[in-house]
Amino acid sequence: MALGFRDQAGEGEQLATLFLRQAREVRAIRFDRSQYSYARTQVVIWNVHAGIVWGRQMRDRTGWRILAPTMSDSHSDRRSFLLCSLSAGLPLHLLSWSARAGSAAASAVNALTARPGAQPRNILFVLTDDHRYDAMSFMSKRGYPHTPALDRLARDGVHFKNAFVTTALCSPSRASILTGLYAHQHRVVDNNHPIRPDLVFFPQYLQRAGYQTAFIGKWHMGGDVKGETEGDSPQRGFDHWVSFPGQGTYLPSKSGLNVNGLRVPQKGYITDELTDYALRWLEQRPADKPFYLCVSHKAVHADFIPAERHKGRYSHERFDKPATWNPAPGKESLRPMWVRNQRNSWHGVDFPYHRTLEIGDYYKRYCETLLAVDESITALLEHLQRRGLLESTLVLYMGDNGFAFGEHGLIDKRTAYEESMRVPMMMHCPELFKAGTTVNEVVANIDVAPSLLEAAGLQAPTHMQGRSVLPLARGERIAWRDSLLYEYYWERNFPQTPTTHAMRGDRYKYIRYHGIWDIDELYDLQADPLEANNLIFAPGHEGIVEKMNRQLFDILESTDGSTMPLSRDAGEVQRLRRSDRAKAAEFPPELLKKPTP
Ligand SMILES: [Ca+2]
Repeated sequence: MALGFRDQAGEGEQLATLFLRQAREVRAIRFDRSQYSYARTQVVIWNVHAGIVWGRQMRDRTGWRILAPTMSDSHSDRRSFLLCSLSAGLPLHLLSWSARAGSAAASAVNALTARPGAQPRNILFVLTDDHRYDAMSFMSKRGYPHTPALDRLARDGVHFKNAFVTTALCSPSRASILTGLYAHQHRVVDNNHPIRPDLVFFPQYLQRAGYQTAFIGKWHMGGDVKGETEGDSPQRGFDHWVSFPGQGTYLPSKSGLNVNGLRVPQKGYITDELTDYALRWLEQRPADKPFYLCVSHKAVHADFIPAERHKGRYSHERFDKPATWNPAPGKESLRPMWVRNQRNSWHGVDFPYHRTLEIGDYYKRYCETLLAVDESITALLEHLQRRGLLESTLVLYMGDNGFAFGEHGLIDKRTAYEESMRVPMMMHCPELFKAGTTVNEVVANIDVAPSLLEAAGLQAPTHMQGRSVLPLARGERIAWRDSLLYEYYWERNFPQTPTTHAMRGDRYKYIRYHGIWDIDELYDLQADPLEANNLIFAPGHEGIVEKMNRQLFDILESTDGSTMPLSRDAGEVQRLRRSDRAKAAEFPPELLKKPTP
């Protein structure tokens, strides 16, 4: 079917060939680009199982991006309107669509069943960026950082000791938090992939149930649109919105903030400023409705910039290199070749970010940057206390992924090693949970949505893959997963880390790599919590590998996860090595075969 239409910018008539498909997943429309050359903003129309979806698509130097998608609230009405408009050659008023996005999307969401007798809780969710599981005083073996507020959440609430993310990367993890789905389901598999317009974010269900909802901080999904401010537009599910493009900046920059669709200058240090916005909203919110507030800090993402008052706090502290900085003697060949090669790369200790960077100093600056987050939590808890809401409000703290500081010779995240996939997670609600509770079960980012929906007195929808952790936090003994699926999809921009699938169990972790000629990994986390002794070739472990491999594929196959995402090349590629550092890894002897005479 070929349809002609004009674009809103009035730059001329475009001819597009639309392939309207009855597809289970959203399919991007193919435009016949030979028909025009100037296009910058275009209309996008998809046909998904739930109805017509439209939005704007913008082209920048990194490719095509979909902005402010909107799902129809009435399939037949919108479809008729759309087709009539198209056939009449009428201009499509894109801006008005984007302004309507929130209400249209909200009304497309089904109301969830209320849990009998449940009290809808106020919910405060504090999410941080790249905060690893042990960078808190009650978990740190280094004696710093000092985090009284995070410690308090664990002491007076619940500490999820084995909390993980299903993908250790900003956007995929955040999409999993919002949807309760694995990355292969929501398809936000990297920091560039757009958000599918048919995805429902759990705050939409909260809105439907009468909550006031607010999002304040880093969104960072659907790609950074360089030179544009659109990457931070208000998203469905939120009544109040404060965000910034992409990663944001610790200090004021020209991109500023997006406050409910308006550009507002950033005035100060980002962690403090987001806290002020959050406190202001809490003070002004309507008191007759329950609230959901997500404070999503930019901190502690690289490059770390502490608040002025915290600079140098830990400069004289000691940083010992982690024990796995180098492979244990005799175990070199059991470290996959890609790990040994990554050591001398953008994400390795030999050439970190292609700079000369002292990893110990870097870690100290990370800890200093975290201090403002801790103060932010204190301010938020004090507000709740003053209002008499601290006992009844469910406060959740979590990191979106971990961060390596030299473990396995690596820095940053993406890998399935503990430092990368394990995150801090605490829950505080004295009316619900006993102080000082520790949960040992393996929980994850996909459990956040079902948990917070339960706290709101709602039954989580069945399509979500996570489960509510609230029964565990209450100390109930329930059947729980014995292994968690982990996945990471190779990014051309950072080609050091291969596509990775793993099963993280209570005792063993099995890691499988895809698309490279290398070895897999198996660790006994009880005997070897640092993952220093790869048991993949160790006699007696074949059955464990076979079982975890089977579990992995059972989950993938039952959740439509057997296909690999592939996206257009875009952005810079960080692929350099230093010529004077670690040489390319030797081929592992386990894979060598001697010639037969
Ligand atoms: Ca992150």
